[in-house]
Amino acid sequence: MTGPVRVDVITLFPGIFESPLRESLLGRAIERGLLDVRVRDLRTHAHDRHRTTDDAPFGGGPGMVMKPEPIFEAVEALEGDGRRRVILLSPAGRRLDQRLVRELAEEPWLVLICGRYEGVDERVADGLGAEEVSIGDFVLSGGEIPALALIEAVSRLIPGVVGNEESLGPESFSGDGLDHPHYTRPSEFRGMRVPEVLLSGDHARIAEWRAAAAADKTRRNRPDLLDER
Ligand code: 9WO
Repeated sequence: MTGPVRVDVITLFPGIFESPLRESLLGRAIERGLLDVRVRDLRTHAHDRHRTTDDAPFGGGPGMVMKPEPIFEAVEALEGDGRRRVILLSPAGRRLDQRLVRELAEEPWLVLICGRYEGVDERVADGLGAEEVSIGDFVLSGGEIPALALIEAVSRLIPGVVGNEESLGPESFSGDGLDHPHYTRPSEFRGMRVPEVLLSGDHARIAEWRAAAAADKTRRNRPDLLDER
């Protein structure tokens, strides 16, 4: 890959992105030029007197629907060329998992559309070729938080973003179930002791214990991860 991964975000609430993109790992990745996130205010592409971005649903019903024109215009106004993947954050989409994150981290350019109100006119998915992506089966007030989750997950896979001391995480969600439990000092806290084997210095036994504890926890908390394969 040459140059940073580019992400354009289209949103009615650009302010939501400010501190998450400034702080910590994401802030550093952007500062170091590994990641290029451009947050676009959808409102600038609404041209009527009230800068309207929503309207009542055809067919009736409660709430408002995001109009297609400002979203199409915002996507078409993006300067640059090359392969880009347009993604609409929606609970009706393909579930984001580490496999999709890896896929997206290979892309040079992502365009994330954040919906608000009750939903987004279906022609955004149809006409812009936007893929719907969900971060889980729950309803939020908009796609902004899911967009940030996606950006953070993808950025961790960009070479150089995650340092050595902050490891990429062992097999956690790389398809092998959950990570093993972690402990640090003190070795006894409020009567709870760290498993003796971890204090033993016997690295073979430690590795064995961790593998068993991870499998155990996966079976108890996320049996679905084991069924999947
Ligand atoms: C909401 C919805 C509910 C059932 C079936 C399809 C649906 N699509 C949407 C939708 O596009 N919602 C927009 C964004 C407008 C309302 C608030 N939005 C939203 C996105 N709520 N929750 C999400 C979301 C996105 C990704 N992963 C989890 C939740």
